[in-house]
Amino acid sequence: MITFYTYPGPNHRKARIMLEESGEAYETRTVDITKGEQFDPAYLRISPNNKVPAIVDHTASGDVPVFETAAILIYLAEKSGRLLPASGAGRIDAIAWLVWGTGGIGGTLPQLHHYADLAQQVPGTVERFTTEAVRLFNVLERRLKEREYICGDYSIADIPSFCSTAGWLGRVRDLSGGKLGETPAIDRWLKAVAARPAVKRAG
Ligand SMILES: N[C@@H](CCC(=O)N[C@@H](CS)C(=O)NCC(=O)O)C(=O)O
Repeated sequence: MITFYTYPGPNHRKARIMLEESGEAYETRTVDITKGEQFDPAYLRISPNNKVPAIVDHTASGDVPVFETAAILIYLAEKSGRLLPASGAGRIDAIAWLVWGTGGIGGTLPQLHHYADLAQQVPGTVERFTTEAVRLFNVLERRLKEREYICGDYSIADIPSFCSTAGWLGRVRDLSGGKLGETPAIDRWLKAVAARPAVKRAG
C-alpha cells in the first residue's frame, strides 16, 4: 500500500496519473498547502523540500518515502515494471525526457502563469517566459512529429509534459502573438494521452 500526500495542483495530477498507470494500491492524504501543512515536522520527514506531492511506500522491509514528482514517477515505474525500459538507451532516453518535462516545461510554465497574472506587470517578464515556452513547445512538436509518444512507446516521459501542455498550450499560443504556430503533432499526442483509462481515472 502506498500513501499519496498531495494537494490539487499541477504536480498532483502527474503523480496521480502514474499511481493509476502503475496499478499499485494507494490511499490519498491531503496536505493543505494553503494552511502551511507542508511545513509540519512529520511531513518534512517525508518531503524535506516542503512540497507536494510525495509518497510513502509501506513495504514489508519498511517505509520508503519519495519526494519530487520525477522521482515518484521513476519509483512507481520501477516498482510496477511499467512505462520505463528496464535498461539501455531507451531507459536513459525516457529519464532525460522526464526531467525535461518536469524541469523544462514544468519549470517555465508556472513562472509564465505567475507573471502573466500579476495585476501590475513587470516589464519583460511575460515576454521572456513566453519566448522560452514557445521554444519548448517547438522542441516537443519536432519530437512528436517523428514518434507517436515522446520516447516512441508511451512512458513516464509523457506524463509531466502532457499535464503542463494540456493546461497551457492555448494560453501560450495566445500570449505569443502568432509566434507559436500550429502544433498538429502535439494536438494528436494530447488526444491520445487524454484517452488513456488511467489518465481519465486520475481526473
Ligand atoms: N519540484 C517539485 C515541485 C512541487 C511543487 O511546486 N509543489 C507545490 C504545489 S504544485 C507546493 O507544494 N507548494 C507549496 C509550497 O511552496 O510551500 C516537484 O516536482 O514535485
